[in-house]
Amino acid sequence: MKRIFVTGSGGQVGTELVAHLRRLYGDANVMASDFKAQEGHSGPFALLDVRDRGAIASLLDAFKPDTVMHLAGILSARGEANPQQLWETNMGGLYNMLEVARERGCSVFFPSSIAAFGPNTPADNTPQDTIQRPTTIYGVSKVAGELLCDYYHLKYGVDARGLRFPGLISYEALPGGGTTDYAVHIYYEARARGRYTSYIAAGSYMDMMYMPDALDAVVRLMEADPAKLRHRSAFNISAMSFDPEGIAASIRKVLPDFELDYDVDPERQAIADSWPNSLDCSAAREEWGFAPRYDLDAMTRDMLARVPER
Ligand code: AKB
Repeated sequence: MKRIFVTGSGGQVGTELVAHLRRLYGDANVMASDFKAQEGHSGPFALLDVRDRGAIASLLDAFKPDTVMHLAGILSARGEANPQQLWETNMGGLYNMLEVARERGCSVFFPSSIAAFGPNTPADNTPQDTIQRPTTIYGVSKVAGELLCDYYHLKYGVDARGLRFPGLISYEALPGGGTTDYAVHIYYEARARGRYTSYIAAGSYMDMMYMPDALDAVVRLMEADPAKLRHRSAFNISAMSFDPEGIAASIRKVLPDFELDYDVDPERQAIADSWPNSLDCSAAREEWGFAPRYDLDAMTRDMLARVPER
């Protein structure tokens, strides 16, 4: 990678990925784009609605990237409120991006998710290759996106690669409209009020990862030798799996008086129940050296140290 175009730069991942890529590849070599205006960029930025293929093409023709990282999209819980809008944005946007990338010979990064699995997927140590029958529109768009990326590689030779992100925890930008968001909010509330009311029930385990490990994973995958990649567009990755009680116990090691109670949201709980408890990430380790550094307690110490600055 030398010149990279990023969509969804104002989101939870985009905010940090753009800054990370600019540190590695130079400010001028990373162009950010989002459908909302953003201030304070140290490199090029453009307003972009990813449903507008002509606008994507014009920006790529002007910037001439070798790689596009297509992060723009709506998350799981928000998607259930308006499935039609999710499909137009997530699938329409990905299709547009793959077409424009195909015509210009760009590599593509696609963020899939643990949402690409469903209730009849093996929930524990979920294999890399397994049953994928998700029950959310977000999950359906992720499975379709994985397959579309594979198709563009097979049919047209597009170098499309992707990761199945677990819940991502970070302190620079808040997530919005996801099911795993509780695992971010809990740190803010622990610092602000010493307590948190969880919309996810005790005993609901989901895969999670700290943002620095996610950023490292994106770069490692995109820089990996293509000859070693058998699972191009949808690698399982995860650094930890916990339920609300587990993250609360970790917070109490720093803030012993922290209190957790529950007001379970049936919609987000149903989504969480349909996702795996813990993923098998051996393909990512073997094919491109996936190696997360943060476990739950290391992440908790860092989050609780940094959240007060926000
Ligand atoms: C969500 O909760 O929707 C996302 C995801 C796991 O893809 N964080």
